Amino acid sequence: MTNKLTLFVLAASLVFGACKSNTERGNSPGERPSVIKMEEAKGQPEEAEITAAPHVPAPIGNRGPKKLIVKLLTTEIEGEIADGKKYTFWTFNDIVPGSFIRVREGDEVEVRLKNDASSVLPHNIDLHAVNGPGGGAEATSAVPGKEETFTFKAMNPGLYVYHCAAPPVPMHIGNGMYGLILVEPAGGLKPVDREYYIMQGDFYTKTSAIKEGLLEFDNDKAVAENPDYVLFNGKKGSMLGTGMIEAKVGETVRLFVGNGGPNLTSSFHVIGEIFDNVYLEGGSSVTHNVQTTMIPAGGSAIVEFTVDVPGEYVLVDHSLSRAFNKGAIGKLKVIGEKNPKIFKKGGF
Ligand SMILES: [Cu+2]
Repeated sequence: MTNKLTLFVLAASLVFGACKSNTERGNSPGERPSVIKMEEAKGQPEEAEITAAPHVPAPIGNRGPKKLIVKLLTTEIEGEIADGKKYTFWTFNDIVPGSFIRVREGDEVEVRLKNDASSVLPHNIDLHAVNGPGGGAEATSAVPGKEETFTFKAMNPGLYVYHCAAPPVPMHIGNGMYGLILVEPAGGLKPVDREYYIMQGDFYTKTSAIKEGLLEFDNDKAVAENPDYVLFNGKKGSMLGTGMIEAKVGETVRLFVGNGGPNLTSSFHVIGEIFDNVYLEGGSSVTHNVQTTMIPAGGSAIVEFTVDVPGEYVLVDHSLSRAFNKGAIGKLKVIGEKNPKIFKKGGF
């Protein structure tokens, strides 16, 4: 009798729970915010489109869950950290930040992580979009020349950081091993005119003992959290001059902003603009009319704003010594007609 009663209560609670979760999208504390995640991905696996910053793949739109393959190559390469300054970066796909990955909630994602044969160390990937041990880190730990694979179901919509989690982790991240993965909600994000990918990182450098003219990771500076460079998209000035991102007057701009760290929290701000919408910490809560949004190390934000008048808008970490002395500065160039009702020099 007791067993029957227990079963009945259990069955009733399951049915009730299922009905409830099918009609609500998680407004109650303690409830998981989505039911879409249990939809089955259909069809043959396809290779996901991935892009280098500041570009992002095409929007997901209104489609069902798919099976996607994401291919990443970890490398240890020399690159320019600033004009004329070489640094040994560790990367996903030879770029810092790593490729932008864009999927839909409910998608099943096979991550193929190959560690280039020229690497000295093992690398792996921990995606914050994953529900599972280490975000995939143990499953993908790859020695030089090997490929490791794991598969996950993207259950929670949001903008997530991924990074290498091989020891010493601060060094792997400090050398540039991070990127963003966007999990779009079912139905997709609202279309906008422009989307860009920006990722901040702090870099700690010293002169290489091995090669003249080369900079490498300085562990003491990292432990002291005293970087030489704080950068958008892996190079000082990467978003200035010909690297400026662009929009036209009247367009809505969406920035996918991440912070790889390894240490600093970003106070992300666009001088001369107000964020109409901020997806706080890259999650599902949207707030409005924000001047500066905090982006923790290993975190993100999606910001949206409409540009009303032409000009060059300066993107900064508003901890301003980082912007003006260490490189955390970029520009959005807006072209189009002036609108004196919104902004003009001089009085009435
Ligand atoms: Cu690594």
